[in-house]
Amino acid sequence: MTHCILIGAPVDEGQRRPGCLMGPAAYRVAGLASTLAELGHTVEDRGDLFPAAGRGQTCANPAVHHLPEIVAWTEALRAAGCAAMEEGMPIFLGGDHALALGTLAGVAAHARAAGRPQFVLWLDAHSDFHTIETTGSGNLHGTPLAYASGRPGFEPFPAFPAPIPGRNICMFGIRSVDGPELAALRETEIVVNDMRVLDERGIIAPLREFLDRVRAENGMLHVSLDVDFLDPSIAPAVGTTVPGGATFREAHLVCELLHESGLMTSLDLVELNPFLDERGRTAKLMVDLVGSLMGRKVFDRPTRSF
Ligand code: 4U7
Ligand code: MN
Ligand code: MN
Ligand code: MN
Repeated sequence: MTHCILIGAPVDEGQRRPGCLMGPAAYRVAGLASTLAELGHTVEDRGDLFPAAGRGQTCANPAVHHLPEIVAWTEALRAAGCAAMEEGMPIFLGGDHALALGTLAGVAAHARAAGRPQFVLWLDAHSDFHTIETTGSGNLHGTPLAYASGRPGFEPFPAFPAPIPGRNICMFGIRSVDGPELAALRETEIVVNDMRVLDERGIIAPLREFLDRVRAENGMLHVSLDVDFLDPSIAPAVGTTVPGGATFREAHLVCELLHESGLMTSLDLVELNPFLDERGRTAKLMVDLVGSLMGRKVFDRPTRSF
């Protein structure tokens, strides 16, 4: 039984297509709290965060927009995330992926205080490894993993508490990487399980390799689930669709294996844009996946020590 702490983060400024700010409401309407409660967990919904006003920070890249607002979100989410880690498992309801600048900072600050290494599983079509200098779109939802890795180029942001080593970061489902991201990723030890790897090896072997290391090092594990990890045919409610994503069964398998590992300590649900949804199906699918992440299964299965 887990104490689940729901934290709404209606961030919409990390990209240009309005609608992600309705995400937290959509998850609530789709029954997230009752899904968790039915699985035997306790649920505490802390409502939606409301960040302080932006303070006018600027940067050299003219494409970047809403920088002060995203810095303010980062500060608010870092504080809320770090505090929630003391009391249970935070589930951050996005909001676009720029919210992970703050959630990663919050969980990493907590892990540092707890003396445990932080690990990250990034379920996404994109690598989100731009700095505010390299992003061509200027959309800050494409930057959180670069910030968490301690890459330079985030001067307007608070210093990342304890930069996460590349070998502690695993990407899954990747199929869209920009040139500057690729060049930077090559210099890291980040494990990039792109769709080619998943086609060839399946879900289980690469996921087990990563989870084995999390367990061996007694790590904290933050899972960041971007709706566009999923194939757009099953999850249309996202601004940045990329064909060839994870299927319904692949996504559930990832979630089921994560549950059986018992290793996940925090979770982001990001990039849902309910304005683009079809009668709530993407919101419902995301809630369904959280059900699998938190223990729903057809038959009883022992917790597997990977
Ligand atoms: B998401 C992109 F150019 N790389 O920087 C960019 F392809 O949180 C997309 O993963 C970023 O959805 C996508 O704008 C960010 C683009
Ligand atoms: Mn993303
Ligand atoms: Mn994405
Ligand atoms: Mn997106």
